[in-house]
Amino acid sequence: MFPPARKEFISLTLPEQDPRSYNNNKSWRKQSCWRKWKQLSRLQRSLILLLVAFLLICGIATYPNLSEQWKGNEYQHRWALSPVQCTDACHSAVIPALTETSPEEGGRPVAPRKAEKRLEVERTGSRQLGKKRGPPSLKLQKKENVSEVQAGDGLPVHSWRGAMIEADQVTEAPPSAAEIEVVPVQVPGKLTDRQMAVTEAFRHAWGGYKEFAWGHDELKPISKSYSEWFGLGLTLIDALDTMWILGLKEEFEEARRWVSTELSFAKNVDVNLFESTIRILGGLLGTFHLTGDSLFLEKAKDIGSRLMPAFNTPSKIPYSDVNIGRGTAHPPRWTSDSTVAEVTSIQLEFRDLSRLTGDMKYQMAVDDVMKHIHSLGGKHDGLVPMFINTNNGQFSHLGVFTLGARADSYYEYLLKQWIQGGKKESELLEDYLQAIEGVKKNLLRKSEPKKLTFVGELAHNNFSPKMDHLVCFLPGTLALGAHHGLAPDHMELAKALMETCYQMYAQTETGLSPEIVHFNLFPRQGKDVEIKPADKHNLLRPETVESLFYLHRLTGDKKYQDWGWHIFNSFIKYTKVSSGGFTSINNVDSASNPDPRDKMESFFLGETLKYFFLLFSEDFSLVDLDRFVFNTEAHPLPIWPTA
Ligand code: DMJ
Repeated sequence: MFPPARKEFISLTLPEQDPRSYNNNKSWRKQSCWRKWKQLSRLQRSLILLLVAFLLICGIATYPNLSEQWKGNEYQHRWALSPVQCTDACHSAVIPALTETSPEEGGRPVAPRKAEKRLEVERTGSRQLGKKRGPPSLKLQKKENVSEVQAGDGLPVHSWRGAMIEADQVTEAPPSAAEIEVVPVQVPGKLTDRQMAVTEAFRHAWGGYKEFAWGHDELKPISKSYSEWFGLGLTLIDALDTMWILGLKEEFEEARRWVSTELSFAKNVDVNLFESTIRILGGLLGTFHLTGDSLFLEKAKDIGSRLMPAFNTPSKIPYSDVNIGRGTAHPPRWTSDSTVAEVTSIQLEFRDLSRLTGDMKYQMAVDDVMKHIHSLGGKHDGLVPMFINTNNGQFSHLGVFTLGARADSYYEYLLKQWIQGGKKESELLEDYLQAIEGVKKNLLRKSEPKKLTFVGELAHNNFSPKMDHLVCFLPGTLALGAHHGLAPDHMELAKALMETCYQMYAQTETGLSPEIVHFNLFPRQGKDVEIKPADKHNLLRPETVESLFYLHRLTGDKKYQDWGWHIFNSFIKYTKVSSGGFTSINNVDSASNPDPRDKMESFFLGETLKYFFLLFSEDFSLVDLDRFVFNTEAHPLPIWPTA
């Protein structure tokens, strides 16, 4: 018997269609993928899933870097719209061609042709620098923008409560090299008598500093010694551009030599970011812009880069203190807060440094602070609290609002950055205008019996009639805004507040203002201005003189010069120290014993005397307000060209 024959057969699966023909049917594709997936072993499937998960994680991790790059492009874009024209800026109103100095030649004057050639090299250099930056598409955009400007089409127009601002209407592009308007250094014979008196006062202050405090931070004129704050020759640096503007060539050259041979920032020393930015970085930049002398730019770059570690905080809101030798930064010992005015009043200087160096890191760091604060909660009608936390980036100590100490220059720099940038950055303007409305709504009152308009403070919804002398920057800032196209009522408010600030001087025995006043709100009860015993000191501060300068320059009204002259004479009478220098005093309400404090602040030379000199000048193009903005320490920085 044979076993039954084994049935041998081949199974053949016939496709429904010719397999060589491509089938892109969606459901077929789905089925086919799914089938393939099912055909894989468990291990293969796990490996693929792991790979997909890994790729997803990588994608998420690289997103912030990409967005940083996009952000960078945004900055480059802005940059491309306003290219560096250092030499135009350097040359604008106040560069005396004949006295330009060369660092390689020990600061000796360079012959005009040689100087021109050097500046031409710088000019070409900066243009090439501008060319290197940004992809071609950005440059194309720049061109388009220019033609828009020429066509007068599509210009950004900002409107806010009555203020209509056309970005390119007010600020013109700076003149080309051929058109540069050269204003020579001031000639003593052409000065007004009052300017001569200021020059004399400056010489007296400088003489004391030179004799007893040379190369140190501040003069102590009574004890004929000095005090150190940062150990960086603060008074000397703060005074450089004042000497240039006053035409004190010899003094300037001597100070320049010190900067060239003695000034070093490679020091293990903690400095306050704000103070060293406005006085040192601002002082060096201002002097560079007036003189075109690259020594000052090199020094500015050095201190600027040494201050950058301050921005390495969790929130990017900078710490208050930096060790410029070690490259470390920290908040004050007792808190992780920074002061709002301090972190928002370093922008003009760092933005200028970026324009001059072509390195956007400075501008990016300070612009980030402004953007952050623009969108931060905790403001009151545009008014900001006084502190901000460097860890979480939130305002702290909420509910207290002042235009005095710790908040003052936030408001000043909103307007001035907007002007510096060619009136294009609408968020800055928006914040400024909103804040001024906030001041009007919450802080403005009139005193009794003279009805002086003043700016008080708000603490948890309670109004206090307290006004710091520091607030007297406001009339000048308001007038500057009105000059640059903001609502005319800003000028009216400026005039009213100017009168008040002058009365803060006129109503004391010495004719000098105290640090703080309280205004009387009750009719038939005492004087308008009350001074508490702890507030009777005067530190030789500049704010009122600064505002008088703006009010005179922008209205032409000579009464502001006369008010300034009274104040100047009070300084001479009660603060001049016969052996050299001027001193802060303890009691403005005692003409018989003003009680000297033995300190001459660096801003007396950097600001107060400079603003006196400019106030008494009949030459309105001397540091032209359409070409320059003064930083909060009175150092002039150029307004960027718009096209
Ligand atoms: C200066 O350093 C600056 O003007 C600053 O804005 C305020 N304090 C002093 C002058 O008072």
